Parts: sequence; C-alpha cells; structure tokens
Amino acid sequence: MSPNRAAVSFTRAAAHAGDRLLDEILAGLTAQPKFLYPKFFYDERGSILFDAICELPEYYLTRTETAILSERAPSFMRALGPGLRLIEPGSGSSAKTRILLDAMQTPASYVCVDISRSHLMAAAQALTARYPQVEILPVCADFTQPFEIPEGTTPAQSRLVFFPGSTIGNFDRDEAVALLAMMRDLAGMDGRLLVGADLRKSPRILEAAYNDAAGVTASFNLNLLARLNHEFGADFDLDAFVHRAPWVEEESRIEMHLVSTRRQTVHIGGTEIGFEDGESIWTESCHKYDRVQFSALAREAGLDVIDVWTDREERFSVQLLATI
Ligand code: AVJ
Repeated sequence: MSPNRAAVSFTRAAAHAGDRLLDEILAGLTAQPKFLYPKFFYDERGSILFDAICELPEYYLTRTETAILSERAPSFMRALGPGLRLIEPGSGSSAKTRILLDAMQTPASYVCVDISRSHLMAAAQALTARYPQVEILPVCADFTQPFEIPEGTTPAQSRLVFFPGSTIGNFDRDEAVALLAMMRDLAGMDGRLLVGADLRKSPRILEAAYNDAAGVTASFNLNLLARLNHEFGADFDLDAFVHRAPWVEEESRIEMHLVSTRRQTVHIGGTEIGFEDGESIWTESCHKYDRVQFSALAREAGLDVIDVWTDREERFSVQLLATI
C-alpha cells in the first residue's frame, strides 16, 4: 500500500471514530441521570492534568503503587525470563511501566494501548530510545472496545498483562469482570496479569484524594466540558458547573460529578440539553475493594489471585492473577 493510501484510510478511520464518540456523548447527556464515560477525560490537556494529579500530595495512589512496584517487580520480572510480551491497556505516559521494562530480560516486546494518540506516540518514541532491546508496539485504541494486537517481530514465549493505576475501579462490577476476562484472554493460558487496585480505607483519605486543595482534580473534571466545547462545538459555560467527588459508602466508591449551579440549556451536535439547578453529569466512579472482594471479582473472570503486593499501611494493592 502506498503511503498516500495509508494516510487517506487513516483520516477516514479518525473521522469515523469522532462520529462514534459524539454518539456516545449524546447518549450519556440525554440519559437520566446524565453521565459521560471517564475515557473522555483523556484528550491532550486531560492527559497532562491526569499526570499532574499523580503528583498531588493527597493523591497517594500513584506514589504508593510506584513504591510497591519498585520493591517487588524487579525480581519478579527477571524470573519471567526472555521472550516476554508485556501488554498494557490504557498505558498513558507509561511511567510505571519503566519499572518493569528496567528489569525485563531481553529480547522482549511491549504493546502499549492508549486512547490518546499524542500521549501514546510521545511515550512510544521515548521508550524506543530508552529501551532499544525491547520491541515497542503502540496501539491507538479504546481498550473497552475490541482491538487488535500487532504481531511484531519478537516471538512471545510468555505474556504479562499490566493494568496498573486502579483503572479497574472505573468500571461497574459486570464491566470489571468482562475486562478482566478480556485481559485473561490477552495473557493466554499460561500468562499472568498484574493489576493495580486501590483498597478500601477511611473516607477522609479517599475524599481528600479526589478533592485536592490545589483544585487540579476539579480542573481535570471540568476539562471534559472544555473538550466538548472545542472538539464538538458545544457551548458549556464552565463557570456554571462545579466539581463534586463524594465517597458513596453503599457502593464502595468515589463518584465524580459535574454539577450545574443553575437551570440552563446547553447545545451540542444540534441537540439541546436542559439542566436543572443542582443536576449533575456523572463523569467517573472509582470503586475501592478490600482483598476478599477483589479476589471474588477476579474469580468471576476465571482468575486466581496468586500473590498480592501491598504497602505497609495497606493503602494500595498490586494483584498477580493467573487463569484458574
Ligand atoms: C485513572 C482511574 C486511576 O480513579 O483514581 C484521578 C482517575 N480521577 N482523580 C482514579 C482519577 C480523579 C484515576 N484512575
């Protein structure tokens, strides 16, 4: 295929993806209650804001998980041997993955899958320079939809699927089970999954993590509306919505919302969306599990927990899973 034809088909695919995105957005905004999927957070600015969240003093998740991985992953990775294929759905800037890549025996390959093309490509380029012995295979895809893994040229002797960051917590129970089952299939019969899961703890600590003093999480949440304005021609007034992130005990989750501060009408894609004063758009759920709840979840996906790594205070867990 000529480079020209490749460029044309890429543009068409991108236009198509944009239509589908708008359909999903409109379905959420016309639902009762209104919602948007958290994957929509990650445009270029959203991805940068998320990286800033990871540096916040209140947001213990990234720091804790990174410390756990730094302590436990090197010997674990070395033991896996050469010919490993590492697969990461939702890789973002691949910052934590470097801990694994540093300890990986080569030759090996790394498949990074992310919805944000700019973030993915920047990460893939940096990794190619830093790890010349590892075949880096970027895939721009929404991992909640079917996607294809490139073969590459490095034969895979074994597979490890890496799903850090407690991203699993963004999904409702049924979705989380389906996602874990999808990752079990990616790993194959003898493969392993390494899944980061935030643990249940004091609501005070949890609410602080999602309501930081500097307001970065609020900017991250509100950026979703800014994105709808410039990417889809919507006319959200960003001063007429506020960030809310309460702990909901019965559901064992933090819920992120954007709450309308007045009665108002917003337009997007030729559709009128009415808001009552105090009405919310539910933008994200962050489910928190205890160890027993998480292993029950894994079991429903056909997976056994074969090891759990945590910090001393048991704030965060990294779970090693294998097909039952
Ligand atoms: C990317 C899903 C791990 O749930 O903590 C951070 C996203 N949202 N602050 C999380 C997030 C608000 C984050 N995950």
